[in-house]
Amino acid sequence: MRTDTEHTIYLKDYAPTPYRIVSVDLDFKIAPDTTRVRAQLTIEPREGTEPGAPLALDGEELKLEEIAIDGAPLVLSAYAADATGLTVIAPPARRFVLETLVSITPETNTKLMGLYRSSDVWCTQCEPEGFRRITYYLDRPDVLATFKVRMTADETLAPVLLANGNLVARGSLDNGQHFAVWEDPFPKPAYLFALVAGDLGSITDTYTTGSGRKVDLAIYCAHGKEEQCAWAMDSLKRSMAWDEKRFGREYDLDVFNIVAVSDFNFGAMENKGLNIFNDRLVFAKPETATDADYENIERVIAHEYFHNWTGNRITCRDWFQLCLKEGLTVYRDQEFTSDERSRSVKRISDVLTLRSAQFPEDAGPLAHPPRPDQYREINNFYTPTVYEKGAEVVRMLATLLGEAGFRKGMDLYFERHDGEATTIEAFLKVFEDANEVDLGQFKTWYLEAGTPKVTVSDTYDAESQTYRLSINQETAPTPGQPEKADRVIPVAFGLIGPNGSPMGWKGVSGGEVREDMIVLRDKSAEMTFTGVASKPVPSLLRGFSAPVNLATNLTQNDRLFLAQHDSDPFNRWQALQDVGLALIVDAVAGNEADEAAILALSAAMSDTLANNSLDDAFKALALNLPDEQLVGRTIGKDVDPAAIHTARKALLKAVFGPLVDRMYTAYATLASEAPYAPTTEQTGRRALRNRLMALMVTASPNGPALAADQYRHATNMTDRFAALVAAGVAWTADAAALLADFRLRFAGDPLVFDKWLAVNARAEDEGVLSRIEIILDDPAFPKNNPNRLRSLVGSFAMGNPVQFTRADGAGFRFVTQFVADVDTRNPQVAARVLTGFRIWPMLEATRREAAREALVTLKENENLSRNTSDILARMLG
Ligand code: 0A1
Ligand code: ZN
Repeated sequence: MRTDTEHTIYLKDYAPTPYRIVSVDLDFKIAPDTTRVRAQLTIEPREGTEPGAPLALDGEELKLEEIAIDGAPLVLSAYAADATGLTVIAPPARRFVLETLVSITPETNTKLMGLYRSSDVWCTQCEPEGFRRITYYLDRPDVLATFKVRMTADETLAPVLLANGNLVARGSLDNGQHFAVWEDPFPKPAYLFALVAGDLGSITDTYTTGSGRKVDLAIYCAHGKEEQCAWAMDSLKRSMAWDEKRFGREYDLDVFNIVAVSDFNFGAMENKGLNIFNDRLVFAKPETATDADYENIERVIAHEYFHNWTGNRITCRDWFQLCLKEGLTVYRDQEFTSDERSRSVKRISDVLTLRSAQFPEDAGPLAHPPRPDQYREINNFYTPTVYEKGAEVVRMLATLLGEAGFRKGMDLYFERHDGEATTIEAFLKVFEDANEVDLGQFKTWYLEAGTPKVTVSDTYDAESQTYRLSINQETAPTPGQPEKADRVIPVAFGLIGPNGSPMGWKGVSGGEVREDMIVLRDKSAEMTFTGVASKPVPSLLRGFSAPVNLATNLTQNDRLFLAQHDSDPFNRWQALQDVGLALIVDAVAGNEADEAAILALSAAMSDTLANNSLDDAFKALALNLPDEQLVGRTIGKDVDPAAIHTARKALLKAVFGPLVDRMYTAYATLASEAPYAPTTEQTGRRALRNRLMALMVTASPNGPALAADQYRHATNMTDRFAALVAAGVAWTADAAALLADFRLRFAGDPLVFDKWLAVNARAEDEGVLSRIEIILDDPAFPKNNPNRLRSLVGSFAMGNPVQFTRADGAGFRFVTQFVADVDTRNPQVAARVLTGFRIWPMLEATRREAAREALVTLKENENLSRNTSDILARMLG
């Protein structure tokens, strides 16, 4: 393996380019096999640039056919082109036009970066460094230019020709060709460039902004899928309205286009005025999409739309600042979903995602700060830390400053930085200036990796009616960061009295305590509350007010008390989870079962189910035990995933077994004849009903038959798929038959095929690996489509902890062999699947050694991409 250390890029080395690109004129001649791109770049030296300093442009897999400056062809000695770019040796010391003509071959572009073909459609992906695969350019986010794009293509092959901005001309040409010209008036970095050419269907609509401007909306897709775009369109219009209302941001062009494509490395991309989407995040109809799919589509449509202000109008100075746009935009899409649906349910779901995706990253060999200061391959930094933890950091700002203070800061951000490529420092500064606060210490959240552990213990003195809370923070070292600074940690809290009502206090000393929040700034604080009439139970970290691991001296009874009385829905949910977590951890350690706590948890679950004041979606989340990976991380070392699996399953039986009759009654009552709609009410109802069904598969001998029955009679994909997952993951007696039916019933729908693949990959039985191998070895399996590959092998590596970490190492070897193979075609997919290994250092010795061997064998491969070798090098430390 090449180690490529010389390619490491450091934040401290940032310097602006010596040249600026003012405007870009592109002319694409699109045709099967070869596409020609003529680029005219209007360039000028920046102030201070040495006259004649070389101009180094990025370029990859381009064939240079012509090059000229101000119309005069360059002699060979005036430039140098190699595999990474083009250098003009002594350009003019004034504004000039560099013209290049290159040819590219989208047909063979399996990396799906730059211009490529997906089901015959030509489309682009330029973030972060794809534009250099289209033409020679200063391919970095701080080079902002206006773009004019002319495209010519065969009128039958590509009747639709789209690019960023507004359409300014179109027409027919000879030989069945036609052209279109698009102009984007907003200066933008090249990563936001996009172009689409193909034979596509569409749906259209309009939106009128608050100030009365009419915007034409369109969603383009494969012919025949138009009807499945309606939900995405509806979500788009709601997103546009929400951004006006909540952040005062209006859309700024006359058109907004979305295109759904089948081959895409990520979820979607926010190209200015022309978002390109993985089609799984656009298409929805009740028979083939689940409630979760509907919600995901709504969320991602919103996310990409919100980027228009947080990402496009204000972009990143360099890729180290990626979370400036991503963390902030995730925060915005989370708020959108909270406002549209249920805030507490959304918060719990987001924390579940954070804990299952980001916490393991932060606790393992790939840990990095939300704003890293070095990278070898930027594609490997589109991570849960940049996205989800980035959002948590913004959320803490909002928590600390209050809604009004946060909004003041955001208003100033838009006012001050519109049209700029900027930094985390500039972002923090607007909140400091708007609120007259110092965020110096807060910045640590951006600079340091690792999840702080916050430990709290309390004592009560009845005689003096004083209550003491002692609290401290500790962050374990992470790769490259042995020492950790103290962070500002907002701990939202309340005290609950013996009768279950909130309790007040007279005075408090020893720490920064606001009405409902402790702000911890030091390593530790000892707070004394006076005038506390009786011993309270503290409810801590309400709403998960900071992304930390919390350890307390609460007893199981305290937790059960909170589960019943806490006015904070998040902590009610958390309390039940904590009771279950302690019981599983105990069982894995081989301790005698705490029968009283098991009974009490069972009773609390029963009460939760019966409680009419809780909504169904909340109950669906509450009637569960923490997932196996969370248990593993809590144990922390020498983890045996099989033992955790067994212990968790036994506890599920012990807690929910006695409730089967009640669960069945509720299950029957929750059935509904109403026609399917993805409303919050219906979604919650189905979520609870399907949760009960899944619990019964584990806890009742009749569960498997119930799942099979639900599968067969379902009238929508949510119910059918929930039954298939329950049966398939547990690998019940009918699982194989149900899977076979599912495959036939939806033959020809690739997105449903992905669901089938994912269930196959997550089956808990020993036979799963050989079944996966058979699927993958089928010559008809689409080996280049990211969705298919991720659904099968990604689901195995990330979603089947027991079989992936098999003690004989077969799971590990299968994944590394897959990575080596896919890496030759699509390095991004390969590198991402490989991150499934991030838990390996935590495993018990036999599994750990097997994982290490598989990784070391992969490392012997000489030809790994930079993407994969970067992950591998960090993984092995
Ligand atoms: N900015 C997009 C994420 C994205 C990143 C890379 C891609 O291709 C390799 C595609 C999309 C977002 O946050 O949605
Ligand atoms: Zn984004």
